[in-house]
Amino acid sequence: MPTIAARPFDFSLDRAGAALIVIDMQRDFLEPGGFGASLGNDVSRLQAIVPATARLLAGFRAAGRPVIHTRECHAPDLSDCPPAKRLRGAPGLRIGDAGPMGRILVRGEPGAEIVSELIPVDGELVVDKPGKGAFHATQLGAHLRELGITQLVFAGVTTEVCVQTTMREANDRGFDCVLAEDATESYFPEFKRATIAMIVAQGAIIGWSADVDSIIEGLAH
Ligand code: TIU
Repeated sequence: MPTIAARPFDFSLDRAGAALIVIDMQRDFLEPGGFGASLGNDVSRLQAIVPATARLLAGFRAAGRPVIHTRECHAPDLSDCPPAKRLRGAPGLRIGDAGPMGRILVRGEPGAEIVSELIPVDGELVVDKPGKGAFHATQLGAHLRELGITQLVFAGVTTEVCVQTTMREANDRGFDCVLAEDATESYFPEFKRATIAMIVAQGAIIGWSADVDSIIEGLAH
């Protein structure tokens, strides 16, 4: 099993059991006029990780390992969006409202689509999720079991919200989890730093953190 440089210590990558999960790289989070911007965030920070995420995707595809994409979005009738989520705070636009990329965070709208550079290819699973965690109210766990996945590499946005939530869900379900450090980003740089620190603390209490290059190198050996 190849060992890759990781924090807090090296990680044994099991290529036969590893999959990549790319969280919520959607126009609604990365482009102006979407959900992220409606919450008052500067979305340009998130666009910077697209090239590293594309390299990681290419590495998994070249290695013939499964790739799963997630999208945070809701049914058009918002039946899967709890009022507590829709009515929280005072955003510029609420979930379901009409914005420049269609209805905010609604399935099938342009804003809910994955950015063009990271479009899923045939055979890759796309999981639409109503929550921050990708296991909540989805078939993700069943799909991973069917595929025999034991290790998950995480990329996507935002580090401390949907990525960390899903990583914690996966850790509790028995997966070894690795955060691809340069293929994840937050609207708040200090939150990204803190998330990595809390994941790897206490002897990898939630999992590991590693560079995209180290992960790709491990996949290739
Ligand atoms: N607001 C924020 O940082 N994130 C989200 O609402 N969803 C995801 O992280 N995908």
